Amino acid sequence: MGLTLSEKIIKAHLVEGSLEAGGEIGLRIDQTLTQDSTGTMAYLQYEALGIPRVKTELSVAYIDHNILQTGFENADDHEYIRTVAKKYGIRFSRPGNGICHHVHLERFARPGKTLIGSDSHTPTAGGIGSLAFGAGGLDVAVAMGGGTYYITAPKVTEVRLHGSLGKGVAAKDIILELLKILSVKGGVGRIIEYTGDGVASLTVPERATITNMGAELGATTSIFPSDENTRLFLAAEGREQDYVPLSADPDAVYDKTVEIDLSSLVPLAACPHMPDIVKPVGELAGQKLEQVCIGSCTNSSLHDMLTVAAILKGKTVHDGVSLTISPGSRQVLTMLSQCGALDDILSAGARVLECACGPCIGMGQSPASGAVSLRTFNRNFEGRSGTADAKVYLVSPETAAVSALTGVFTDPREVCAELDIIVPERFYINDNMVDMPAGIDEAADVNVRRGPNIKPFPLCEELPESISYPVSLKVGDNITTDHIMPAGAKILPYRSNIPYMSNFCFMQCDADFHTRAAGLGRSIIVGGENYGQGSSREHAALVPLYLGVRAVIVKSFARIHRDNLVNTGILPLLFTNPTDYDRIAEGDVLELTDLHNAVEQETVKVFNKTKNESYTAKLDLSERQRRLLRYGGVLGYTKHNA
Ligand code: MIC
Ligand code: SF4
Repeated sequence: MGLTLSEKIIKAHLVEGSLEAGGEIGLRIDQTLTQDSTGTMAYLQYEALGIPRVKTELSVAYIDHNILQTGFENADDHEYIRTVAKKYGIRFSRPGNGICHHVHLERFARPGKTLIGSDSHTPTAGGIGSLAFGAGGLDVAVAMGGGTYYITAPKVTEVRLHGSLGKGVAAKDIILELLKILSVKGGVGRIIEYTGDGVASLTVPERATITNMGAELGATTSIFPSDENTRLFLAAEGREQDYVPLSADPDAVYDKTVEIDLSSLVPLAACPHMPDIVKPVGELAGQKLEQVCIGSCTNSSLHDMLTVAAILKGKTVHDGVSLTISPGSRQVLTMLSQCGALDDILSAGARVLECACGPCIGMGQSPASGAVSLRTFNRNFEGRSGTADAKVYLVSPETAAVSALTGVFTDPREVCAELDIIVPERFYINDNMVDMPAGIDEAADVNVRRGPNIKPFPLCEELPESISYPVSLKVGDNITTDHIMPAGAKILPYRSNIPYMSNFCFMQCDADFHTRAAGLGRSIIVGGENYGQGSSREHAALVPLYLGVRAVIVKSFARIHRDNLVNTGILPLLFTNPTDYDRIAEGDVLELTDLHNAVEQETVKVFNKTKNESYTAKLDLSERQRRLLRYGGVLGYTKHNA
């Protein structure tokens, strides 16, 4: 029986376990990346492991999320990351060099390699045939130290692409179509592998748009084969030597196949407030908008920007619209300026922002109250833009640029029919904004700089034999890590300061949560399906831990968040009978007994003292993860063993 492409790469990196779906596997990791808003925690945790030099083939620290520097806090974080990177053998991509996933795709990602990153969109590198996972900072810290990365062996879903896209229909529309078909839960426990004759019609950056938003499907990762287009992209980046052809065996067996005919697709938009509420742009045509933001790790390639420039050329942005553009990298921005396309963008009245995440993570450009904002980004969760009642739609750069000119939702096909975008065969290459680490001999002399914004992170105690705590919060389905621990310009500067961040925990769901949880001392959270989807931010586990949360009982979890709960020592429990969710109210006191046995047996007895009734819950985890929980998470376990 033949192997899928992901199975081939997994097999080549397998340290523990077998390919059979459902069991835990351990992988050797070739590359890691961090960004600044999760990176400080990852490096504090790396330092806590006490390993003098990273053991990966390549580790890169990017600064791209948190770059407003409205006070000393961001700058402190950057200095900490810069010096820690220098000391421990990590390359440092300076602020201004670009968005982590974009720069990694351009300069470092390689077909057939494994990559983990402390950011949920790390699977962007799947566009070049790398097997890339988003992970918590602690997992990245362990991998940098040469440790194994564990995942549940995923099922592999094939998405077979046929034909090619019509003019004005973009890669973004392919992934929005897939989100419509599979939903934000459809990828959970799965790798999405793209095959079919339609693959050859897509360039590496287009493929990366698609694998990037596999995160929104909840997928473990997404991957394209490495083929002639991959070779051309690597050659354009001056890295042809990194090319290896890779594809699935012709007789590979997939768990499930979804077919998409590219020629039948139309421009699409994900509507407020979930990436899977997808409608054709034509159905929204004529509706007024106030803001358009083009960029993010999803859609900021040279091709995207040249298309936008060609649409804007000689025109003016509609008078009721603010248009912002953030190129994905300095490489893209420089090439736009060299070929004159930047002039077309500026002359049209677009506001060009830094090559960074910017508005995607609410770092500026919050829309006006109730405004409609069209964005080429990947997430439109409620409040993520910084304006609670803004209505954010996710669209392609084509739809965004055309609509910025008309001031209303506009199908871009007519305008794009006239365009012919040519991307140069060789790109501008200049790695002078990527600092190399100190050599092994000089590393001892590098002092790590820790400003006052760098506070210690909380640790969990060993698991007691039983616990009896009240429910401090009950939430519904699809709670995102943006709900649990919001980002944005006011909060992001404090990613290294858990006590301060705790003031904002679950703010959008319940403004009193912080005070209530702190007052209760210890508590339990109850939730619905797909709890913890979205960002990989460990803060969504560390902050509740700091506020005394010791267990979360839900109907189902998103993968990265569940692993972050385990790593920090919080019990991630699943209702055995999901209807028990309806029987528990906020304030009920739940008693969980015989826990030491439970981490061996998987099943936990839950007694609701307030209602005088019993339920059961499961620790649906590997043996290794249950062992970690016994000692209060990864660091507690490591300490116990030492
Ligand atoms: C996001 O897109 O939500 C982020 C910000 O990039 C996060 C990481 C973070 O919260 O810092 C992610 O995707 O993991
Ligand atoms: Fe940055 Fe947005 Fe991409 Fe997250 S999704 S890495 S915030 S650009």
